[in-house]
Amino acid sequence: MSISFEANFDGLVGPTHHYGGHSFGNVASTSNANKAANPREAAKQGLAKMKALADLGYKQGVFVPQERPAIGLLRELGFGGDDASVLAAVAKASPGLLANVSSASSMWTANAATVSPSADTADGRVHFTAANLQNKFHRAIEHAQTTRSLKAMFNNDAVFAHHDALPMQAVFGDEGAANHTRFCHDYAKAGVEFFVYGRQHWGGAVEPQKFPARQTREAGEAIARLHGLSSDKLVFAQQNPAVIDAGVFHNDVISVGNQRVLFVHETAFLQQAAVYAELDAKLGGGLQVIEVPLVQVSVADAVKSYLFNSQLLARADGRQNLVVPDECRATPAVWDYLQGMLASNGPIAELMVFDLKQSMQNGGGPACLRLRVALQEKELAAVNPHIWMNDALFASLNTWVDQHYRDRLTEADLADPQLIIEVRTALDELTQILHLGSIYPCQLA
Ligand code: SUG
Repeated sequence: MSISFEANFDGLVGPTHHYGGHSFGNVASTSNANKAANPREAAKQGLAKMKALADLGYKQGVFVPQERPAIGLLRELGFGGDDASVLAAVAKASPGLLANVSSASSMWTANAATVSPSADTADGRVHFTAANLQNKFHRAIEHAQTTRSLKAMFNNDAVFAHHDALPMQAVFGDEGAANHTRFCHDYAKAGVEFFVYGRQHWGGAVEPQKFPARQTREAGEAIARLHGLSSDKLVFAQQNPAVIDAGVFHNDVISVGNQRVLFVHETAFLQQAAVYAELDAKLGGGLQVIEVPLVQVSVADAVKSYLFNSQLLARADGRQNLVVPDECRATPAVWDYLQGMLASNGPIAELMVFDLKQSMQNGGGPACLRLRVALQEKELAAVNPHIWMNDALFASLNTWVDQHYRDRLTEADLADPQLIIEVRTALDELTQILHLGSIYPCQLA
């Protein structure tokens, strides 16, 4: 019998991590705009989570950051001269543009791609579609590099299939795995792929009024076709527009699922009971829903604490660990709920709490920072072996961060021509540490 694993690939925070207020509809991003950031601490907080999971025996990989500021894009927009002149000109003409092309947002790899494991796809390969992230300019510029990075990590056409991002239009707005969940009895067997959307572009009935719905139904349907998924194992559900308007900009801010478990807030979806019934039926029964009642945890507290931006990690005893950010402990209603949940002896056995404050202040919790890929043994063997977290890689990446990252970055610093030199030096070394080859624009001929 084939053994299968769920691996997590966490985004390593890039050296230009800052608080730009770039994401309208993401309450943390807009409310922390212009705060001074600490890229070194951000990267180390992420590495500590990766190491802790690897130490517990989970398959944990590292997903590289992108090169920022995106000088090539600034050149496409008409800024010329050498790199220092480009930076000086854009800083003068449009500091907002400079901040956007400097975002380290590729750290949130839940938004890198949608992934379908080989047990679900028609051709028996693991399929990846890079997310177009077209709703936000600073994120819409990620997908080409995301595809290059994914191809360097999963570099074997016999077992992996890579699709480019969907067309960059609102009708195909796609935010990747943040709105996609897979349920299964066993990672090695066909599972149910669950696509949650905020808006149906053609023929939809309701949508949020205040904040954007970043994911469309049409995008999920296109990905299901590209990946060769079977309709009897597919479920589509619309996110409740009211929660998007309350700051739930992705489904992974209001629900999380793994194997047979769905941990979800009472107000997450339209026609929630029908969604549960369809998931259970297509799974062949056995879905375990842990529904958090509104009277116990408000939507505002769910958004503030990121209770549902948690990671459910399978354990050997068939139960799950729940990885939550520190903010859950700091939110009394959420912490009370979690204590009660643990005492009930349900599907979640244990909590793991992490300090991810640097990322959290931009609306990125534990689940945002990871891309999940369920892999069979032969696929696991085909992953670039140098990206797996272990003692040696943890030590070398911490040293690398100490050498190359600043401990303070504000928007004003983004115009410093020294910063892009630091970034390129750092990334060049990183591709060597991780044996990724030339994947960045500055390294391409
Ligand atoms: O797309 N924040 C990200 C957070 C992504 C969270 N991902 C998931 N929920 N899966 C976003 O809104 C803020 C950047 C800034 O404002 O500097 C930002 O892009």
